Amino acid sequence: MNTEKFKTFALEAGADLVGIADLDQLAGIETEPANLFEGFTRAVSLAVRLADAVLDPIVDRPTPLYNRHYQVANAALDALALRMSQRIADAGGRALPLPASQILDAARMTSYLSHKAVAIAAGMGWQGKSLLLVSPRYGPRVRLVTVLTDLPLSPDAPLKNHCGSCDACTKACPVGAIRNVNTDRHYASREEAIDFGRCLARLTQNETLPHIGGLLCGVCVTVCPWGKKKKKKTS
Ligand code: B12
Repeated sequence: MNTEKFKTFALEAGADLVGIADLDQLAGIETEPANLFEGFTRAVSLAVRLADAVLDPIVDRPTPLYNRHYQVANAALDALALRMSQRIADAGGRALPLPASQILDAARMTSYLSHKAVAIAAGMGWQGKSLLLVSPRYGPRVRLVTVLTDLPLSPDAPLKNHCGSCDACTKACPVGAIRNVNTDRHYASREEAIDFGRCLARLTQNETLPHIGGLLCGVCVTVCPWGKKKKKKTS
């Protein structure tokens, strides 16, 4: 199937970003189960962007509106992954849509695979100091989903990291969990970039806030200068 046509279909189906990763680029990555990639050669990375007006009011904790927006974005991503899987099947391919946000191992805080790792390999953005996928157009203000396939789609090339000396997320993190370390491609482990225990403790605390009830924060997403609209000057 023609890769450009496939991408156009994804954009028309509701994706804001789409990229193709060659699974060879992800050799050695942790998956659940370990043989998740068996029979597949490509991963389609899809993103939907979040609304600026929902994110911008976040200062040091998630808002009830962000909580609802997060749930709606996850549902939209799961529906998008289903739609893309149907399109792949129509083209004679095999497709495995993975959930946008399902924690499989609550002790290790892991899922089937890392959507960020797939998105990095698919040239959708780079891994920022916050550990998040930062896209040139929307910054980290995107949520991600992945569909594995055996269709011979043309893979995209990874992007360069553009965090440079920026420390906006490091300074803004309410618990000082971000270590301000850069990476060329991806961190070897979460600990290299953030104090994971501190981050998780804060999210667990946020879970008890009124109308939240999930492991949310949103501060490092909101403060990143990438994707942040400049305020209009009032004269
Ligand atoms: C469990 C989980 C959490 C846990 C653990 C987070 C973590 N950093 O792993 C907790 C509850 C703490 C959490 C917090 C948050 N999360 Co969360 N979370 C997930 C979930 C469901 C699974 C992640 C997982 O399995 N991690 C396992 C580790 C090992 O993988 P990883 O850090 O992603 O990637 C590592 C390796 O893969 C490696 N790597 C990368 N590329 C390659 C390539 C090769 C070849 C190799 C060998 C390795 C490698 O580099 C990374 C090292 O750190 C994902 C959805 C998903 N399935 O991806 C969302 C997800 C990562 N979360 C997301 C978000 C937005 C958040 C929060 C902002 C919460 C919020 N919404 O307000 C915070 C941000 C915290 C932070 N700065 O990291 C988004 C990120 C979107 C983006 N733009 O990047 C995701 C992708 C959900 C989604 N569908 O969009 N989350």
